Amino acid sequence: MKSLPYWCRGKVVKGFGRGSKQLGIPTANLPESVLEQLPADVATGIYFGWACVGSGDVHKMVMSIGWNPFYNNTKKSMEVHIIHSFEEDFYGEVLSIVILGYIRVERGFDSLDDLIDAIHNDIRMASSQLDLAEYKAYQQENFFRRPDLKRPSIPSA
Ligand code: ADP
Ligand code: RBF
Ligand code: MG
Repeated sequence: MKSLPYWCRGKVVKGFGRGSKQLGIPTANLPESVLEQLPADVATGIYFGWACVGSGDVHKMVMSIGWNPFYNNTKKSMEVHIIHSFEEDFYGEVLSIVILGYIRVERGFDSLDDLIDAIHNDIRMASSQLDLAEYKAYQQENFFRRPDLKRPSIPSA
């Protein structure tokens, strides 16, 4: 995929409200405007990369781009599960991400438990990939340090 790494950001919107959170896998949904900008060669499927809420820390993430066949959705979505425990929800905040690699195609499952197992596998896969120097480097990128968001100033080296 020639468009990877792909950088984007958008305000977190309400998703389908299926209670992914109750399953322990909340997904922050990106708005339509971000979805529309995606280059054509970024296929639907499951990806890994880095994500940051507002001007907070940069965390590992897994995401799904697509139609959620398990739920027979008719609407395409981009949903990011950040591999970190947050104290509070962050609807309306700016989520910045870099998509680095493809994990697998989206698919249907016989049960919700099978979907959850697959996502846990994705999380393990993403986590080990992102520890590789090749991918870890992106965590430090300036893209995640927006000058227009308030943050503690970092003394210049
Ligand atoms: P929705 O259907 O509205 O997307 P979810 O059950 O998927 O609802 O929950 C998503 C929301 O949970 C996010 O918009 C965010 O505010 C919050 N959230 C808390 N922790 C995380 C996390 N680790 N990754 C993604 N979203 C999280
Ligand atoms: N939905 C599917 O229908 N099929 C999938 O293969 C699938 N894989 C996912 C992988 C990841 C890493 C994430 C974050 C979501 C995935 N989803 C998939 C979307 C899932 O249906 C959605 O987040 C639900 O709302 C979870 O309960
Ligand atoms: Mg969601």
